[in-house]
Amino acid sequence: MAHESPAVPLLVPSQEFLAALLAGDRPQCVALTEQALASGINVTELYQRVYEPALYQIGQLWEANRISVATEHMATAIIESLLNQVYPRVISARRAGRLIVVSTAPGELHQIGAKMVCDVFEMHGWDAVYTGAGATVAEILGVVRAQRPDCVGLSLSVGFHLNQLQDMLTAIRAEFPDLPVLVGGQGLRRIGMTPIQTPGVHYLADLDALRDFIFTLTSG
Ligand code: B12
Repeated sequence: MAHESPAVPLLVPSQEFLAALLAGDRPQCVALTEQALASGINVTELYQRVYEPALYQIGQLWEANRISVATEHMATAIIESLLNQVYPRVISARRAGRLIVVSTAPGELHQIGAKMVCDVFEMHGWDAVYTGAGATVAEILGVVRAQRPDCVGLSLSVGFHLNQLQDMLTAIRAEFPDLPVLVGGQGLRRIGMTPIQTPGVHYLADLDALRDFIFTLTSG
């Protein structure tokens, strides 16, 4: 579990949460989420220490043929519903007057991480526009053109979308030379930033690094 630190134990036993997910027991997942939030865990920690490890384990079980695609989809759908459930806690009364456009890399269908990135921005008073997964370079660029954001965030989960990510970055830089662009996601964690050839693109390893970066953007 990438983000679990011995000093900050998981407040929801991850095996209990994972078992509920695998059983398709949405009410139990809701109850465990509420229990975690009630015991003081914040939403970012919930995402990184409960939801992310559970989904990574689901991926491993699927890869090892121990669960079906249907079970994987069921678990994913439950997590997406939980994101909607916690959303009221994400909205901040303090508004920053800033806007982020977040997208997955073009062609990329893994969207939960990108949605979490939107939520972290919203927690810090930003407005967040999410383009949906699987959009093309032209479609994402169209949203950036229309929204005129203060920043763009892109998420990469699987390495074979790296070329499309690079195309996206090149297209943004050509039209918006100074627009800050953030990239992240498990795809980049695996590959690293070395293949990315675009100046002024910031790689952030996780939501903690993102929170720190938002402070610098907002105070700058
Ligand atoms: C659910 C799922 C799917 C769903 C996604 C549905 C959805 N609504 O998102 C569907 C069915 C579409 C899918 C499809 C595929 N998948 Co899939 N999938 C997963 C699974 C189980 C969970 C993904 C997830 O949500 N993870 C949890 C999120 C929270 O984690 P995260 O994305 O890393 O985000 C966190 C951080 O990285 C960070 N972050 C993310 N983005 C950004 C951006 C910025 C700017 C910042 C700061 C931070 C940040 O924030 C998040 C919170 O910490 C993973 C397993 C895994 N390891 O994740 C496999 C996995 C990613 N899939 C995999 C594969 C192979 C595929 C397919 C190729 C399968 C196929 N043969 O068709 C396709 C590819 C489709 C495509 N074109 O993209 C592999 C990838 C292997 C690899 N080495 O690249 C994995 C790892 C499964 C496995 N173990 O083999 N998948």
